[in-house]
Amino acid sequence: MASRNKCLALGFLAFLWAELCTEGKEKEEQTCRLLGKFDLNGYVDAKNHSLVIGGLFPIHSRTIPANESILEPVSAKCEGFNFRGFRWMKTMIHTIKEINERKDILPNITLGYQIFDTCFTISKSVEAALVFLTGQEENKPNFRNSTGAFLAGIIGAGGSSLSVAASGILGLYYLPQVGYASTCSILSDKYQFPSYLRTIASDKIQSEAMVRLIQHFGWVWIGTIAADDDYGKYGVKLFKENMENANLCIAFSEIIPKVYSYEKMQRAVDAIKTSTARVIVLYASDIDLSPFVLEMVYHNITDRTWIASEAWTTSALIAKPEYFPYFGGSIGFAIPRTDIPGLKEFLYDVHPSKDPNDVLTIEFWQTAFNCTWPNSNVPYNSDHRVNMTGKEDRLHAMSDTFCTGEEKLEGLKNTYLDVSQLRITNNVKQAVYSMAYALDSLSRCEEGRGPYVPGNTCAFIPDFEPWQLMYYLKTLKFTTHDGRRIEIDENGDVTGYYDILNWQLDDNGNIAFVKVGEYVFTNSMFELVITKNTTIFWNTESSECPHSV
Ligand code: TCR
Repeated sequence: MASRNKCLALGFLAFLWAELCTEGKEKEEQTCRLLGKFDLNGYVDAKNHSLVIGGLFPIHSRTIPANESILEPVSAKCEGFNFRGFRWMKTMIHTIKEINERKDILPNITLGYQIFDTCFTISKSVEAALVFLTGQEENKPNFRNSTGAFLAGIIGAGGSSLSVAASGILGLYYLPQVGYASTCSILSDKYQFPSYLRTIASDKIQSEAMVRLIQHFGWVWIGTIAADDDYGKYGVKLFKENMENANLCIAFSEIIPKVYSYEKMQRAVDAIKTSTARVIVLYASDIDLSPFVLEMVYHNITDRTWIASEAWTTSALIAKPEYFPYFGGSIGFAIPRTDIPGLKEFLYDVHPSKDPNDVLTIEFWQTAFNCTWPNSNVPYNSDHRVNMTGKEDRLHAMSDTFCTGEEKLEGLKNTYLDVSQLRITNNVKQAVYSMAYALDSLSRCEEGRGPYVPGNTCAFIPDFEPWQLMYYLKTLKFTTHDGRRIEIDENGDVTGYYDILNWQLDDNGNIAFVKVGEYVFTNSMFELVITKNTTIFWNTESSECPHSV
């Protein structure tokens, strides 16, 4: 347990080179130059561990577009600190700590970790996947041993497009990857993604559930808006197919651009404004959704009922009282919430003075308390996005006030510390447990009775082959701390279950997510249950259920 908690911020530590070049010096230089420098932020605790688990989390929301005058390829910087992603990342560390303290799982092994910030982008996820596979400062591919410890597998990434990209590389080596939030249906395809598994259900189920909900309320004329990524586009594609099968109609289908484009955004706004469809399915991650939400406010678009995909149903970024006139009454899908013993205390144990190199914690502190940490050049609250007024919004000045270090986390109202809505966070925990249980089974193999043919041999910790661990992950079944069963099926998926929540205002003027039903798997089929006698808040002029016909 020696070096636990000694997290090094990799950002300052390393300008990482992609050392993929093998043939001759000239070629080497060329290839290296082409790949440019990697610049990833994250946390690593690998010393004194023979085995580490990798992690990919969206601790920032986007990369900053490169300055056009730069000709060399450079790794982008990130901005938009994402408190929710920071909590997910901390949960991975907390879970590893918990497993290391347990005597019944991997008793003789303490796991380490190597975690990178994906900045919610494909490019950073691919950079990280390459670092996982190639190692950092070695000049030959240093497969799975870059920290000096063996890499067992990877937890993540957050978004589907990122997982698809990372998995394309990791899958080549059958390196186990357990996702906690990527729900895109294509990730079930084991031909394309042989080593990807997840602790969250595929959107196939959610898209069916949405149609069942629409049938339940008797709507027939529905608009769709999707994020410009695999999550949004495949989610809506499946939804539309199910609508067609149910003889229901799509009024319009529009996309929210990832990078602000006036024309593209206006297309979506116009479609919503001019259509008679009063019910609109919105399939997007909360991270992508804010510009769209501002647009709805700007154009004063009310009197619509939004069907929320799971990624924004309970998001603190969107569920703000000031957006209630526009998004109140939304009906959304949420994965079950739970409590995680000890997590709250662990989350509170964060302070920038612990490690001057921990740039992520410094940025966390600055952003949370609106101050500048003295003697650090960690950027403060930068925002290079172009907003709907068409102007670039640059807010990256330093805050006038210095942080004292005495700021109190207790008084902070912040998603990071809010443990009342642990949903994806729990998936992170279960993803880490999946890896640990699979390693545990592998370590208990008895020679001569093992699974690998010929000879019924076993694999050994730490230097097994990635596919040998995949064997155990593929057939994994376990019970979680809150008594739920996790069973990974042949597609690497788990069964879906959704709470159906309705956005209402509580007595304090905050948004309450009121459970009005559920979508459950019982008697070998899914069933939509809308609870009788619950009041649904409808954001319509009449306060009645809208007609969308
Ligand atoms: N699947 C999305 C990402 C995502 C997410 C979230 C991001 C989901 N739920 C909650 C932030 C917060 C579900 C994807 O891209 O697959």
